[in-house]
Order: sequence, then structure tokens, then C-alpha cells
Amino acid sequence: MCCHILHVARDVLLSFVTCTAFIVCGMTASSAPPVTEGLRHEWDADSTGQSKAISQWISGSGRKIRAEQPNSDLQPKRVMIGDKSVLRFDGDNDVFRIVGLNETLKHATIFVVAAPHSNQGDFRGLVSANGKNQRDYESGWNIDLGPGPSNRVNFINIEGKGFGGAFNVLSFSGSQSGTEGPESLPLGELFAFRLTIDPQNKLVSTALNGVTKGTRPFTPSDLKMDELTLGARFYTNGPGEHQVRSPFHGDLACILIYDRVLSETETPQIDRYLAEKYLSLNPLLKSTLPKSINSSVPLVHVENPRPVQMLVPGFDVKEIPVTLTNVNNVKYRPDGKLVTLCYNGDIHILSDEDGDGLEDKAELFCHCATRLPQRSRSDRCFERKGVNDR
Ligand SMILES: [Ca+2]
Ligand SMILES: [Ca+2]
Repeated sequence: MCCHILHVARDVLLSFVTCTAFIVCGMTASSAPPVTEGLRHEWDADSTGQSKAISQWISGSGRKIRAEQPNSDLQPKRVMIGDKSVLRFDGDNDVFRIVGLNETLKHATIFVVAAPHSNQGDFRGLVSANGKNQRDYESGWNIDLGPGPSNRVNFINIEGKGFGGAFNVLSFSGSQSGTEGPESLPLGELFAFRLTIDPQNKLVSTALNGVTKGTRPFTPSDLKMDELTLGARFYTNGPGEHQVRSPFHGDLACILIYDRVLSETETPQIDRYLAEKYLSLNPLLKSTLPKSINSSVPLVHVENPRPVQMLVPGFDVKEIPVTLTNVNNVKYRPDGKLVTLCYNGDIHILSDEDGDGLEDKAELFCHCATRLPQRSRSDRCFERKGVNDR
């Protein structure tokens, strides 16, 4: 890669560098999912009551599992949307952990209804499962917003035992996966995401709002679900204890975990159920969102940007006809010569041959990359050549 050296004001060194807690109970019978066979977990925020911090979340499925969050600072807030509820996670530390489940999934169909409010990157987790003292992505499974920050939902990552490695189901090739429909969604809008783990077909498949998205191969495995994390991830990449990471910023409305692959007739039933119950809330949901989400204007690229824009006033930037590789530093010597230091350690002296005040010629002063040890090559060049005003 090359970059053009720019004329800058002298004697300036520039660097170029690339409370009260309430309980949310399960749904009433009348609003239960239309398919219940194999429904292990039914985390549903829908409930009546006031908007308060939530210390417990009880699964509406048969086992009535209770998720506890005694730390008030880590409790999400319940927000009423009409006669329905969502749980609002602050993206700082709000999370629910359920430990001691000691469950294993060989096949599964998982639904998540969520509305991210922001995505600062680093795999913001909607829900994940892990074996005790193990990483979620190696022992269980996880659904998150992927590695990079974004101002739209344009990355939904699914990983797990038997389908390892970050993978964006929204960018998968349509020709192979049947992907169609929008490739991104706005923040602050509820969507229903489906993950199907199918060992018989050795495939993991997904859908967003009922529309098929990316698929990936699956090596049939026992996916541990000793512990569940709602609204975050659970792992540590390096050494050390695994822990809650990547807290989700946004609303969680519902998480359904079936321990089987739903049939082609059952899946659309759940899609419709979630759409009618939750996606229909989107017009009302907007009024409950912070202005920063509702009225923010996304940054746009500047048309025909200059190669370098000085952000400090008082400088005039002009491109000069010299091309060098990966320049990290430039500085004028007291005698007026411009010295450049490249990333590979090479040093050039620049001169103004035609006297117009702009450097137009570069002479290699020291080719350091092949002559000097990596850590001290630039220092030695300056010493040997008498350049002492770095
Ligand atoms: Ca918090
Ligand atoms: Ca010149």
C-alpha cells in the first residue's frame, strides 16, 4: 500500500496511522405458543404490571424455571407496550443467568424476539447456553450481533458446538441458502429470529421474521445447556475463568427453546404467533425509545473526501508528487529538509527541486528493513547519519 506525502506546516510532527423488584411470570394459557411439544424454555416478557426493575424471570414452560438477578444494577427494566411487555437491557451489565440446568440438546429450534437499541460490537449477546465452566460457543450455542459496531442490525451471529466460528446469517449467499428479503433491519424494531439445529440433515438453519436466512453445516454434537445467559454471552477467549460478556442493549420480548426440530407446518405457526403478539408492537414501541434511537441521523460518507483532513484549524493541506510506502511520521529538520519514516523502518529525505515550496523528490536515506534489528533500526539510522532532531 502506498500513500502520498502531504505538505504540512513546519515543525509539526504528524503521525499517519492506518429499587423495587418485581417478578415477570410466564404467559397466560390464552397467549401460549401454539406448539408446546418439546418446549423446554419459554422466556416471555409479557405480563401485566408496572415498569420496574426485574429481579426474577420465570420460564412459562413446564419446569417453571426461575432466573434470578438479585443485583439491582444488573436488572433489566420491564416496559409496557400497550398491554404487552418487553424487558429493556441497558447494554452495560444487565443480564439473567440460569445455572444448574444440566440440560443437553441434540437438536433444537430456538426463537428470539428482540429489538437492539445499539450495537457497539464485540458480539452483543441475545441469548447463549454453555456447559459449566465452558465457553458458550464451544460447549453450547449463542446468538449475538457479531464482532463489529453498527447502526443497523446487519450481523446476526450463530455459533455453537458442531458449528464453530463467527458466521453472519444475514450475509450468506442467496444462491446457496435461499436467503431473501432485507439484509439489515433498523435499530429499535422488534424482530423474530429462528435458529434450527438439525443433526439429521447436519445443518443449522435460520430465519428472520419468517424469511429464510443463512445456513451452515452442523457436525452432530451434544450441545450443553448447563447454564443459560439471557441478554449477554458467557465465555473468555484466553486463559482465566469464563464470565458474562458482551451485554445486549435493547429489548428482549421472548425466547423459546424447543428440544426438537419443528416440522414445516409447526414453524410457520410459531412465526405467526410471534408476529401477531410482538412484531405488531413495533409502532407503539417507537414511542418508548430514547430520542437517540428514534431521531438519530446516521453518519454518511463525505462525497469526494480529501486524502487527508486536518481536524485542527490553521493548516493548509496540499498533496505533493511523492509516493512512499506506509509513512508513519514526517518532520522537518532545522535545515528545512523534510524527513519521513515509513512503517518498514525506511527513512527518506525530501527536497524541493523546482523551488515552488513543495517537496517533489524523495531520496532513500536509510533502507532499514534489511539492515537493522527490528526494535532499534530507526534509532540507529538516525545516529549513523547524524539526524538528531527526531
Ligand atoms: Ca445495569
Ligand atoms: Ca517543488
